Amino acid sequence: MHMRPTRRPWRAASAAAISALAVLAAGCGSGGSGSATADAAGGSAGGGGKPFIALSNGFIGNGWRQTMIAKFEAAAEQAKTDGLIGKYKVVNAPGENSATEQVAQIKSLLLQKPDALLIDPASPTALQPVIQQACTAGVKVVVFDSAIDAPCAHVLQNSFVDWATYAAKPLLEGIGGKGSVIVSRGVVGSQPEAEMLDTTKKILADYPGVKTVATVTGMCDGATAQKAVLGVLSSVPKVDGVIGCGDGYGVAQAFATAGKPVPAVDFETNGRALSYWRDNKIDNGSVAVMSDPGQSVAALWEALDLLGGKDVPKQMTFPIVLIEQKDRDAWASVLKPDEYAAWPWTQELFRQQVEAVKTGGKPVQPPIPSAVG
Ligand code: LTH
Repeated sequence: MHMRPTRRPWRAASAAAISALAVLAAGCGSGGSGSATADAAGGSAGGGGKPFIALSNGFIGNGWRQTMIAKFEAAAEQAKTDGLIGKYKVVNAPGENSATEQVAQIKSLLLQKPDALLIDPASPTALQPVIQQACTAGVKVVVFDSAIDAPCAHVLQNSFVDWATYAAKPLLEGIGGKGSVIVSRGVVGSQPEAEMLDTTKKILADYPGVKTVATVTGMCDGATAQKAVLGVLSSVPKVDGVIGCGDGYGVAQAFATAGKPVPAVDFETNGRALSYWRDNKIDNGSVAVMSDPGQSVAALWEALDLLGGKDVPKQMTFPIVLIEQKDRDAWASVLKPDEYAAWPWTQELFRQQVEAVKTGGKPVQPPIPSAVG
């Protein structure tokens, strides 16, 4: 398991990050399946020798993905201002995590000749040929947020075993190791979801006193999980917990709508859910844990180091975002309602974490953001 975060002052999310988030949120509401494209002109592909960085995202239908894109855009914009890159482009696949759409979009991106391609993939297998095509064309490929069957790509991800374990164990302990639970699955089809479901099932097997009374698909999205859970509430007995994928605020609304007591849940790591957790003084095993949407920024630094000829391990694991009760209010005070907690990866912190991966040292733990500069 990863080390707990240490608190140090950090400047709140930049105005650029917030405005990018607002633009994306407007274009792709939480739970929606539309696409959004942001193309930053300025510099040029290869212009002045500055690299063109492209990002392909296989799913934009939840707030985690929207924060992930907003953080990337803010960092890429800054990197452009700092003269580190010439141009960047983001393409989000429409629909419910469609690998077919994403492959088509990557093919189109490759025609624009990026120097590096960052990918949050819809599938661990279906993108293999197009990734190979990119590598063969000399494009540096960094896949993040997922394992992938593509030997030529570099992979940066979080531990989904850690995430699923923190999502299940405190909740199961909190309900006394017995009772009924609903499992709310994440982005079905993606590698993280498959690994998390597998881990959840293994953990549940250690709790024979806990019965899984329903399994729904929440897509790591509160609004989607709310509808899915509401749909089964009339047909299940009393529910003690919902093991989810960062969807607990939405799940809680489903129980409230049905006039049933709110069980232990796994909250979104966003401002709305953390404030709800705090304001309702919930202390029943509920936690907030998700992977880090800031890993898109780490992937940007990785691409730049690869383009600069640096030695970067092919596979790297970066820390998840685990928000325990003691840190909850610090996070809640700096996050907008729809903004998800993200580690603020600077190029320096990224390189420190690369060294930690290389040497097997303690993972780097970036600071929790602070509202005070
Ligand atoms: O698919 C998702 O949106 C999930 O939140 C994961 O990708 C995050 O690791």
